[in-house]
Amino acid sequence: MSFTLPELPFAADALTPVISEETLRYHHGKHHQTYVNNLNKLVEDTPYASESLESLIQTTSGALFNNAAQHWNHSFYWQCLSPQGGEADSMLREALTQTFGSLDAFKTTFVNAALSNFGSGWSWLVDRPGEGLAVVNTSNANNPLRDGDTPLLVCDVWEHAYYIDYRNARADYIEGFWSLINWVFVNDNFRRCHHS
Ligand code: MN3
Repeated sequence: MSFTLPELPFAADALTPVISEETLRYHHGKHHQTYVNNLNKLVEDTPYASESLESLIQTTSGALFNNAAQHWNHSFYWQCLSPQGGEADSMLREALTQTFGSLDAFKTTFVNAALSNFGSGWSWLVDRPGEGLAVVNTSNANNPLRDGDTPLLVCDVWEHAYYIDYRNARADYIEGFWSLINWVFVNDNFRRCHHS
């Protein structure tokens, strides 16, 4: 088995002007592709070759973990983006309001987390079994699946996600990201956690 780069779920120019085609060509076609290529080289002719990506994320470390997790994280990130946007459905809205106080307060929490995520990393909305929703930051390739959390939404805050379009202005990228959130995907992820 070998891992493959998923197609973007939208045209490469569909997110302009928030995320440019040039950013997507590099981010998806070069950065993400490189993680996939490295992952395939690392698992080739090893027992890891028959394992799922999720299993590699749960059980490996070092370069193998980094490339497996970056493949997973990016595949998930593309699905979190859509030119159609949308909104949280009633079930998710209720849960967000219960946890954060209001939808605006959730946005503030998420944006502040993404802004303060030091260095390269990812900012997530997760469902934590038995506890509810939480916003968590991970560094480098790290993924909440390792902690038993289920990712619902992610923002890539590595500089390669925004430096072409925003240079050092991460705050502007995050605000733009917010306008592109694929809420249909987030709603589905939340529903799947609660089997409804
Ligand atoms: Mn990235």
